[in-house]
Amino acid sequence: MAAAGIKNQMASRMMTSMLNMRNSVFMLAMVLMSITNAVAQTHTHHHHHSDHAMSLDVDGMTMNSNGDVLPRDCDKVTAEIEVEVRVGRQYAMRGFTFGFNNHEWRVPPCSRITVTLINEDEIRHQWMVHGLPRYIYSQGMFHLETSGGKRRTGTFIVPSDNVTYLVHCDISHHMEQGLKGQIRVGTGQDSLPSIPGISGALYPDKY
Ligand SMILES: [Cu+2]
Repeated sequence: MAAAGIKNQMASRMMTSMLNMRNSVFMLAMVLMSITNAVAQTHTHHHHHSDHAMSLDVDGMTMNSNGDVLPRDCDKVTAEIEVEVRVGRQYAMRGFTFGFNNHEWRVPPCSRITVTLINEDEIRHQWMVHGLPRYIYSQGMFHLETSGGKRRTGTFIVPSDNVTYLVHCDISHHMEQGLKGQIRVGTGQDSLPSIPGISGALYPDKY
């Protein structure tokens, strides 16, 4: 009995210290999140809640969704664009494993774009835009991520420049396997290389 009592005591001590560890990890995450929010707030100078830098649940993630902070070079939102992006193997072009239902989206300068990513595969995919202004979007990124069979919606506002932005899925090898696209703002710049169905490789393979 005495031995069992000691064992129980040890077990409960271990449990307590494990719970403490979990709490500290949780606290650390909370502290990091509030630092991130504080930084985001200082950089964007807006005063409504910017605690939506990232929303995360079992179905996926939305990062840097922004429906109301205007890029500095925009006086107003010029157009509301709604885009439905479907992703999955059935959209793969010849020679690729995966695909989006479109690989190019054309939008006006200073437009507000609401994207719904619908994942028709059974594995995780992303729709990630790069090169947006860092004073609004941390790392210049807008990012949707969905688990297999799920959907995710988010909003961002593009600046006034005629720019072609890269869109891709950053999961290992998915871009090379077909998940690369582009957003052309206004007249855009030249097409990015290797956009399935749109542009050739920058350095074509020599056979
Ligand atoms: Cu993917």
